[in-house]
Amino acid sequence: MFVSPLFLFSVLHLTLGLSTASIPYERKQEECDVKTRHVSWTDLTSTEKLEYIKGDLCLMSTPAKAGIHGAKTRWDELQYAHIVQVSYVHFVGAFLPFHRYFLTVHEHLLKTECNYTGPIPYWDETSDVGNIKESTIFDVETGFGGNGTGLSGCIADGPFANITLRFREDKTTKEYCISRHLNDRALEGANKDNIDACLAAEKFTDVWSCLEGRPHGAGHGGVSGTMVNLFLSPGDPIFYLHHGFLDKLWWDWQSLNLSMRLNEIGGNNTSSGPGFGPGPGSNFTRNPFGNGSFPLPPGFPPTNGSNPFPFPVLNTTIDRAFTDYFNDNGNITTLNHTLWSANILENITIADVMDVRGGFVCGDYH
Ligand SMILES: [Cu+2]
Repeated sequence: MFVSPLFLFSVLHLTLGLSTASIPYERKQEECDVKTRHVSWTDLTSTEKLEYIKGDLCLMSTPAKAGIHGAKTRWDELQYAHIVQVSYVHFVGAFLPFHRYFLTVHEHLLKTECNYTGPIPYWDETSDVGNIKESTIFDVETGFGGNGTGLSGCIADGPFANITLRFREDKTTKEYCISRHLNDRALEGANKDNIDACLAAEKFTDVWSCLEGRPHGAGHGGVSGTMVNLFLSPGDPIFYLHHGFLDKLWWDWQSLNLSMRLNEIGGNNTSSGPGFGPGPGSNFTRNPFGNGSFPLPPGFPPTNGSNPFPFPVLNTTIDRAFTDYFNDNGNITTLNHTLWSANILENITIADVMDVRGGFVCGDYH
């Protein structure tokens, strides 16, 4: 069927909110001047921890600016950007690059709108395996607050106890709380053997599917509640530290052989094309687009009442407005692949995030 370019443009315009006035990101390949330090949460001083939390609280009260219908705050907009493209940034080659971009967008907002100047923390989940409820990351005073309580699973203490989230999976709005259901069973997926198995992968497609399997499921399932919802998870500020950990692991893997891995990318833009196969340690063997049933890896347990909404399945229809927009000239993910944040920040390409030491990310990973 012939589809007119004008029609596609209109679809893109509506679906992605593309603006003809948006300025393309100017690629900077050289090393950047002031790198952001990425460190484990446990390496921050109490003052640094409080500053970081203050930054997220600021984003939760800063008015929305990207023109997203229903968003009241910058935090809502970040969550929306994840919801709207959930099927195109999970179980695809762009999973790790997209989340590296998304973390950087969050970091950028912290700095430019909330005057945050400190390091960017990640959650070293391996250290908390078997002991999630004792983790300092859930400290009520110097952390993200504790477990959820009651049937709703709403967190009742700590700095984020009274935060209101708004977006639902279908992009409609209804106010709800940040919920959690801390459990060790799911966090077990982040154990050292599983991490080592991922780092031992030879190819990008293997490290990606390995990391997106058990280690990715571990943080989402271990915290559970809002975090275990594939769509809504960025509502809980822990999301950024969990994905920060995965991102650091990807960079650790790249660093083991930079000459080969600095620009190594692959996988599919949708999970239904050729070449998609689970790597070592991977838990997803079924096609999320093929039969409509989302393959839940271990670490994504049933939400046992802690989730305010039923856990949805991913889209089973592929939206051409997304796939054409990726700019890969096919279903295989390439360095040209467009990364998009619902116009919170400029679009960039996967090439722009491959090297964390320069360009868009400009980080120093410890
Ligand atoms: Cu995600």
